Amino acid sequence: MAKKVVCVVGLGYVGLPLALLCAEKGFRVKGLDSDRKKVALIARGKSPIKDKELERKVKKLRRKISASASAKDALQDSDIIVVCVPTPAKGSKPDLRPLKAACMSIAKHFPAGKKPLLVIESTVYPGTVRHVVKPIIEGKKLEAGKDFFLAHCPERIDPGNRKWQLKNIPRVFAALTPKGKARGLAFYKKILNAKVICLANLEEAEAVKVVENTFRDINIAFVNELAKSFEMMGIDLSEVLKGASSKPFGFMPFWPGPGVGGHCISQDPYYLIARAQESGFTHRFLQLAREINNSMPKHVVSLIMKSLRSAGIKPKKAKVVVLGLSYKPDVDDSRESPAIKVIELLRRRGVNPVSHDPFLLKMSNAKSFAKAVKNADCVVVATHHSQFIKRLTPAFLKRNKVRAVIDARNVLDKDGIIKKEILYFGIGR
Ligand code: SAJ
Repeated sequence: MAKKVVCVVGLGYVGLPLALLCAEKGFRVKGLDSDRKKVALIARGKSPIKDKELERKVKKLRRKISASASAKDALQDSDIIVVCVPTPAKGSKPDLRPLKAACMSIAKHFPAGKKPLLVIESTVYPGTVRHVVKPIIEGKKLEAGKDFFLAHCPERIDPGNRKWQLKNIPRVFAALTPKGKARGLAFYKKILNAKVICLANLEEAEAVKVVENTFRDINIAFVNELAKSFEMMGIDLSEVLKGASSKPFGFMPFWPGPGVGGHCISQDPYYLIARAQESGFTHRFLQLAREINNSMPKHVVSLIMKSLRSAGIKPKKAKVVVLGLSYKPDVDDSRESPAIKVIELLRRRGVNPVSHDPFLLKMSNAKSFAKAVKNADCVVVATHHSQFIKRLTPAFLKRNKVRAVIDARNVLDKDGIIKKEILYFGIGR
């Protein structure tokens, strides 16, 4: 198994860690990505993703991964092909174009003489592997189960999570045929130190991923709606959720915020909604949860405007600072970031905010945290990077003459800030 050639298609947050893990486990690894800059960086031993562990491994294993933008070069001789391309939603509809493009490349440059195992790791809706991927790869000449073996093993990754990493996160798996199942299980058991749960068919495995991520979306929507109602009731939802978390069973805390970002939780429910709709079922609840989460950036902007009114500051003359552009703390990924949506909404209301994110300095219009916060009329904590939590103390805010704080992640010292006579608005507190 170890001398086999693995080709990872898509070298992003999912594919790059996978390529590195396969290299560590002794496979000959080829990486295919359409982004030539990304390929060049990896070839030079540099990680295109800002993450200390990834940067270290890309440097260490650079000679064991041959990254290429040429499908022909990358796919030839491949015994195992793993597809890790994005499956976004465009205007709340699934967008399978990247996946289809990857499959067409594989079909066009199919590794001659090999009977490769083809695993789709991208998140898809039930039926995609069988009815979208399979026909593209088969074309007129090939037959799944004979010329190649088709499987699905949905990716699970929690960027920034130090405890749960690719190699130790349990996975679900399913294959089209028994031979594909045997080869797929052998591959994942070789690279993972985690349980691999085999499901009866591709559709069940595809459904697991969209269900587990939609589970998060609806629960986040639950607390986001509670936040709006608890603000009106004058009850601190954070404290209520902490109290509820003391229940040792039957409760799992989620936390209100400025909205749901990232390329998973904000997108995957649309895959489930769309697939169910094809079968004639309308997921009203899932759709409502999406609407609630998508309404949060606007809610944050209403709090910003309310704070400026309370401080008697004209919005167009106000120095509003948005701290954090990434979609979650301590990562450099701004996809679907609520912070970006807050900035867009502010601009529509004539406010041109200062923005600062140490993980995304190129996107920030203020390179220095200290200068960004100094004399700010309103500081918005849109992403709770660890360093923000440490630095944004009541004394620091007072020293910098900050007039109001919108703590969109409920992470600051609310009472201490209020004691400094600084206006404080949290989400649900
Ligand atoms: N969020 C909240 N409140 C919460 C939890 C999250 O507002 O209580 C927000 C976050 O700030 C973020 C978004 O929702 O903007 C998504 O958060 P996330 O923690 O689900 O993070 P992702 O999308 O990076 O990773 C998720 C995985 N995370 C966890 O399970 C903790 C998991 O759902 C998937 O394995 C992964 O997406 C994926 O690849 O699908």
